[in-house]
Amino acid sequence: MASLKELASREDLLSGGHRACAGCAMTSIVRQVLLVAGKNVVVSCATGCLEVTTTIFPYTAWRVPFIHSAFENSAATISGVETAYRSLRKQGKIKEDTKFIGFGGDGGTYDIGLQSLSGAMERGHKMLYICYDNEAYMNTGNQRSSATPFAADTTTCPVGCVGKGKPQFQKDLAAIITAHNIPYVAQACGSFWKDLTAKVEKALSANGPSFINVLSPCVLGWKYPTDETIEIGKLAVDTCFWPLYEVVEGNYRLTYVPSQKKPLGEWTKRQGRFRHLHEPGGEGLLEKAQREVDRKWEHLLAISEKPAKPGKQPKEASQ
Ligand SMILES: Cc1ncc(C[n+]2csc(CCOP(=O)(O)OP(=O)(O)O)c2C)c(N)n1
Repeated sequence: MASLKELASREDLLSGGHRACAGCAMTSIVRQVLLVAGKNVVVSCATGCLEVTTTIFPYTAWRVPFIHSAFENSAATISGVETAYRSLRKQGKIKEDTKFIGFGGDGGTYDIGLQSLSGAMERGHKMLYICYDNEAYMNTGNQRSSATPFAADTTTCPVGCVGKGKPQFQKDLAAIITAHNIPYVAQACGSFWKDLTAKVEKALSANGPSFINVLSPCVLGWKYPTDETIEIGKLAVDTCFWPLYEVVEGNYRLTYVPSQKKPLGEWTKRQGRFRHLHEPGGEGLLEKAQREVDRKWEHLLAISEKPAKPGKQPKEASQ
């Protein structure tokens, strides 16, 4: 696995000067991914914050080939490119090894693009799909998605006298993709760069499709100060709201276990979208959310291989 020194010496393939919000996790995630992938990569990207902020015509922040696809078909687009590449390679028209990465937000992945993603995974293309999960449709103004957590305040499930935020728990997308029996599935967070870059490296070398769901804190939608992005991501992991794990050929492996599991409230109290959970009358909602986090975490612990030491990242990632 590449060391920090090595990664830092590589060319940054997403340039500055894009229009993402100050403090947005998404662009730092993409930079980490591209540092691992290198220049020989083709990227597709669904409509959403990533595409809108990095490709304002006539400019682009991408220093690699980039295809904007519709909201619903980033995975289909990149799987088609991968197929064309295989054909051209077979004909001897292309010699170099090229990698293929599809990006989508949670709206474009959990919801509208799910069928095209499922098809691409099932057909077995050698491609990596990355969902940058900011837990709502952020580009169009914070509407709820099936990735939005229980009780979060959004514009389509607002907190008021009628409702108290989103009534449902979020969809377990990694489990859905795991059910496709592909070589590599992982859940990661941009705040844990060693873990994320190690996972991207493994995913890109998998012999078939791979998928990584990366938590991407959003300053505007989650409502926290711009300089707290990394910390908010870490708290999501340390409260076990967002466990870091990978599924290799169907076997679950936790890549990080917090040395001390923090209460969910430590994460929610830092975000405006959960303010009502910490006001009088919000205790019940917080308890319900905590119970669900505990249930999922216990299940994951029961089915997963664990790292040697709690609080430590995988050996290969910490070199
Ligand atoms: C089929 C379709 N429905 C709706 C839209 C409008 N639209 C464009 S981006 C977007 C939200 C994208 O949300 P997400 O995929 O979560 O990405 P984010 O903006 O959060 O990065 C919507 C609703 C569209 N372009 N196409």
